[in-house]
Amino acid sequence: MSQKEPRRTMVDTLYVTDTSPFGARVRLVCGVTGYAFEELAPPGGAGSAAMKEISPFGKMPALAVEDRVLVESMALMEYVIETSGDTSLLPGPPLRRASVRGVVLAHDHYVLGAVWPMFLQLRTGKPDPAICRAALAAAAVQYEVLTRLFGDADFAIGETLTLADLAMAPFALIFGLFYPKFGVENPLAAQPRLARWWAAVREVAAVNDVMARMEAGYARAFAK
Ligand SMILES: N[C@@H](CCC(=O)N[C@@H](CS)C(=O)NCC(=O)O)C(=O)O
Repeated sequence: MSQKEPRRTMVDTLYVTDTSPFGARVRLVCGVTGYAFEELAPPGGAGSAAMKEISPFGKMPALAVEDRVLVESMALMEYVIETSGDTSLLPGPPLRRASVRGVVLAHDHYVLGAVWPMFLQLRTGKPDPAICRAALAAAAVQYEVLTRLFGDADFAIGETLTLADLAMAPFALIFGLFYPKFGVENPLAAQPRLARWWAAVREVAAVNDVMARMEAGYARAFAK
């Protein structure tokens, strides 16, 4: 007698919205690899009690696969890359692989760590411009340090697009909106290595498709 397939209790679903930069990371990897999930906005919004029923911290992105929910954008990106079979985004050689992961983690700890006070202010609905300006200036300093980890080619690590580029891109897009908004010099234009990286990433068609959705999402949010 043939064994039955394990019963799927959920459709594979990516919980994401157009303004979520962490969610955009997963959309980017899907765009480049051709992998696709059904997408849903978190019920009641990210952080809601309903979303916490699906994913304990209530954050997006979250990915419901079979009978479990996967969390954390980095884990989701790696899951999509490995499941799609297109492993070009996560290089095999351990030295390059560790370089890619190291850049993502350093970006999240230091660049995002520096800018976090601005995000907290934005959540209040009445952001203090001085706090936002200081956070953006601090992030610019961290960006300059981060790019010292980049290689010589235009992308962050090596001559081809990797997970590191896709993880940083959604935040670069947001910062491109917020630096001018708060009147702080934009490191994505002012720092040559960072500007070269951002220009290379924006040449990738799949990146620009996802970025266009994010830009439209932010335009709608700003219009409110
Ligand atoms: N470390 C998480 C961060 C996820 C995160 O903070 N997501 C935001 C949206 S971009 C969120 O869900 N915020 C709602 C909340 O904090 O309640 C990841 O990499 O996935």
